[in-house]
Amino acid sequence: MVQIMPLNDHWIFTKTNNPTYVFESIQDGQSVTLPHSWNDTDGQGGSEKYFRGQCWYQRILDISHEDLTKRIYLEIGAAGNMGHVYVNGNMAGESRCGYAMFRVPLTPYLKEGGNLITIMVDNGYDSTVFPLMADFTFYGGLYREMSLLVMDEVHFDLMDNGRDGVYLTQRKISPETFELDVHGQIVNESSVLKEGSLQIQVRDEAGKTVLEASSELALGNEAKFSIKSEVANPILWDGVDQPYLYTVEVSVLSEGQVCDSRIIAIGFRTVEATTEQGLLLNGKPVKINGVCRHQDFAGVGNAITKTHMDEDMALIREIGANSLRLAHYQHDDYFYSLCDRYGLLVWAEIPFISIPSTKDPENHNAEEQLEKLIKQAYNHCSIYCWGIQNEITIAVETEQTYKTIRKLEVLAKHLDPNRLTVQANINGVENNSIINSFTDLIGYNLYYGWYYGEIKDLQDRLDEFHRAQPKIPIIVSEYGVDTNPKYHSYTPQVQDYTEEYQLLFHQNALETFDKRTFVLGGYVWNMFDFGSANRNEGGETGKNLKGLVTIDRKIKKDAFYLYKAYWSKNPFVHLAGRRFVNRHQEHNDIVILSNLHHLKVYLNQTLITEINSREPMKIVKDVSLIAGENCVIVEGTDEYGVIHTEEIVLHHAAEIDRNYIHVKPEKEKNVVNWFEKFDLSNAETIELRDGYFSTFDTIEDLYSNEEAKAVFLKYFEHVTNNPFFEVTKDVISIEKMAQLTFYNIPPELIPVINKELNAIQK
Ligand code: GCB
Repeated sequence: MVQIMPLNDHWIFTKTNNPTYVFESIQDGQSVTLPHSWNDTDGQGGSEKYFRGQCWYQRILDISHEDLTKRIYLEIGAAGNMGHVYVNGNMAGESRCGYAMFRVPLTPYLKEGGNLITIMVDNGYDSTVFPLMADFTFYGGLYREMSLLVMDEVHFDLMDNGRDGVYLTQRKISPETFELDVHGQIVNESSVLKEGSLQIQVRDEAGKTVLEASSELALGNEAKFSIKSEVANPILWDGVDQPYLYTVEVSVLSEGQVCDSRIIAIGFRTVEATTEQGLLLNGKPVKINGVCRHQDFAGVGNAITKTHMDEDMALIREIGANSLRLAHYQHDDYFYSLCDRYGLLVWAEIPFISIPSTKDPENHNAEEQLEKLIKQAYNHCSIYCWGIQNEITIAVETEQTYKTIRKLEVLAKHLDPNRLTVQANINGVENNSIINSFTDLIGYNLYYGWYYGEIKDLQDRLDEFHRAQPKIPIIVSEYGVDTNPKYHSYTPQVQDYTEEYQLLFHQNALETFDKRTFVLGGYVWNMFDFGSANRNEGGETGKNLKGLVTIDRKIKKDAFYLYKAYWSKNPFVHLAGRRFVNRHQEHNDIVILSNLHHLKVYLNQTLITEINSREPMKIVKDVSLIAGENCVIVEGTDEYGVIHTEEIVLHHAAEIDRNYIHVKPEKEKNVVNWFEKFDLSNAETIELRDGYFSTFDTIEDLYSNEEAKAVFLKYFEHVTNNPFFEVTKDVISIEKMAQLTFYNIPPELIPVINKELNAIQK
């Protein structure tokens, strides 16, 4: 029978990159317990650069004489981003999928007594391993749990890239009945053919057996199995309202003994996507009230524990979200289990993000990561779609990229014909682009009113998309604004990083989605601030600040309560602006976020108004404050007559409090106006000649000619140290750079550059 033993403690870790550790003890190491990441601080702004490279972990594993009669595997939750496993000096296994679990068979290399296990983990740049470039920290480390699996000779196939070695497929076959197909493969590691059987037992939440089935098996080296049964009238897994789970116990028996078994949760449900009614869960329309989540946390990087994950789930449930985009890679299996348990519909995805491989045109690693994601997360009923790319056309859009996206879609359907496929496009992808025909669903990451355009442009873009693609269901796969809760304003504006701007932005998005059935819903970017080591913005280093909650999960920004007011059924009241204490204006709007409809508002113990409104955001206009302290209290009464109250103190001061204003560092200001030194006054479009350089060539091509390189550097020397530029220069052109707000290239500059480049022969 299988034994699973945690192997998280007694590891020695070092950043000294010394290949002799494959067979020699680490001398200069420190003792660590998994999960562990070496970027716990520098990956979140703790220093200017974060450490990327090869580090080493080592441990002694004691093996008894009896253990040697078993089959022993190492199960590594993840190695970020690549890992090599050595046992007593022998290479035993590797991973190039930094977000997936992997297993290594140890038995061939083990001896009785102490065994040296060494794992080299590498988070350096590899042009064939995704992600190559993204707006988040590529934390290095053995950042998930590790276990030792001690197996009988006969066991489920642990090495098929899957998690359980057993797959549960459910399909509705009549109005009352689901088909349950339990399938997979058993491996017999002895050289003897054995007789055996497979048994399944399905139990409801009360533990009552609702189905039993079995089949006889001849256990050769490998034996495939599939037991199809019918489950009549199951209680449905119906999202957050009723996440009902059955359990399936699957056992393999040989010679009267259970050799291996799994207990897997399953929820019976159907999911369809339509443009007429939106997403249908069990035939009923459900608007996607979603948030995105990255997996890291302040102070630990991505080396999070179950306690961190429980805390995240509690906050996600508190706002009343019904769906999650678990971006931009495979998350811990435990987190998908939490989603099963609490009924959240999940968009799961791989890090085929930003740019395709610069060295492997086939992008094999994306396929590898997709296969692992699908096989390892297959049994989670919460997952409704597989995401196969995110903004992959940011720097270059070619036939080759299309080919890969199509290939990934075919692979997803092959591995799992019963789930939907989806992509998250950058806004620049044309509504009628061929990309939009590649997957069942289309997502767009839309940052109108932050990186470009105005808040209200969101509506128009979605309507235009629908006119162009009336048959394609669309999801707003990301939208959000960086917000530092210490900044405040009476007149919130784009890029001011205030809590007030975040409220405006999200209020508009919520109204926009609610009014449009063809929009399946949206995913806030992001539920939590997250580590993005190369960022330095909005008064913080190393973090993306678009969260509704700060990276330490300590501050719920006002926008958190806006969502709660829209989505949650748990009665509450919240007064926005509690951190905007010092008010230099006498007249102030009091903003209340609440899902209650009858409210009373008091200022300095005097009732100033009663509100009867179903709006989630209620505003009491022009409340005049007295000099000094003012106490504002809101009281809301729920349907049971229970009173919910909140209080804030506002200080009316004569002077504006400058701490509330984000002042951009001088350096940034210069970067913003970098083009002013060039004369753009008489820029005219020129007819481009073939055989000469132009803004359509990649930077790599420009660099191949000294003259063309000099022209490029004349205009863009200031970006060449940027990590984003570094990674994209092989594939990006000046034309494409001009589409990215990041480079801030005025359109008039393009013909000016072309005049110079097009004079240089190739
Ligand atoms: C995006 C990316 C995401 C970034 C986000 C942002 O479109 O998909 O990874 O973090 O924008 O905040 O810029």
